[in-house]
Amino acid sequence: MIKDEVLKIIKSSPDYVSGQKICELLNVSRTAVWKAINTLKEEGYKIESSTNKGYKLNYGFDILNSIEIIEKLKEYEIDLELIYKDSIDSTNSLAKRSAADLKKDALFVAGEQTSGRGRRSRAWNSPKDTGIWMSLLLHPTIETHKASMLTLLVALAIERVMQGLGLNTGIKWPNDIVINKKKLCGILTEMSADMDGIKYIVCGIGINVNNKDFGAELKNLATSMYLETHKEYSRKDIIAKIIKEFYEIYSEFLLQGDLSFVIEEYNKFLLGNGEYIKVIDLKNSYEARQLGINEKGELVVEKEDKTKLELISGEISIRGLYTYE
Ligand code: BT5
Repeated sequence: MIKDEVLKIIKSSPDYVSGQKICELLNVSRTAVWKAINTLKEEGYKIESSTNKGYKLNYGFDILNSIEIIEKLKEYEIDLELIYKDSIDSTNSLAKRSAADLKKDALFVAGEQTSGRGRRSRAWNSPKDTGIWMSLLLHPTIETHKASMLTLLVALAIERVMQGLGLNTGIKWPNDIVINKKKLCGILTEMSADMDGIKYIVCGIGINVNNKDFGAELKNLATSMYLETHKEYSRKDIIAKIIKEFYEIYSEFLLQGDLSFVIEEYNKFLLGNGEYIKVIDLKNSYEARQLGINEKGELVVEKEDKTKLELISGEISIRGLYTYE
């Protein structure tokens, strides 16, 4: 696309580049350059135009598109196919639709999701140009029952990045990252498998980054990095940091086959450890003391009669967190 080529030229030039020079470099008309500049401006790039000198880029801080993300991934030495969409129903759904054509891992990122999904068909609020809405398509050769462990690996990768940025977040097992009793991030892991085993796994990650507010429904439940720190963050930078951390943990996991090597670190970040939590399963709900995860990623809890249970997946509620009193 001419627009991408024009962007490359003005990005690599510290000073003004004349329209004439861009025309010559790309062998296109002045009108084509002018149109490309206007589209880039619409996308959020701050481009100064001067009749005599030409065009100069004032760097946009948090612009997300394929060029910007690919550049960042390269900087972090991540070799991953990237599919970026300004707007899509859900990056998890897109990853699943694309899986048949992609034999290698891939990263799907969207500017907004129009039907973002949580677990059990719940909706995930994903407004335009605010948060990170992305999905990783993975092809691990692991047994089917281990797929749910990936949610925990992703949570740990995100937790490491948040701690690195100075945010005092914690993990609410199995799929939430929480700060100051509000949800900052949710993870949705989905799998396709047949008799031969796993065909692919999609790990969807939703992080509220620069969101300035939430609607009435989420106001008391959700927060963003911006709302917690009053700072704006570069989403592409966080994306690359998370993917880097994730692949470090994930490759070790593929070698070891379970979570033994991260139990200690994970449990350190786990909210509600040692406390009485409410466990909600299909049939009923009961109170139990949370003891932390085991090597299979299950949550070990101890009931009042001292019997221990290992929860595979599901819902827990921690006293004082969200709504549980
Ligand atoms: C989750 O589900 O937390 C998984 C969310 C995964 C979202 C990502 S975004 C990229 C990828 N593509 C998708 O379509 N999904 C993934 P769950 O634990 O069921 O939590 C859902 C609940 O979180 C909702 O019922 C709301 O109460 C709340 N919620 C919705 N949007 C939120 C937001 N932006 N921030 C915080 N909480 C939210």
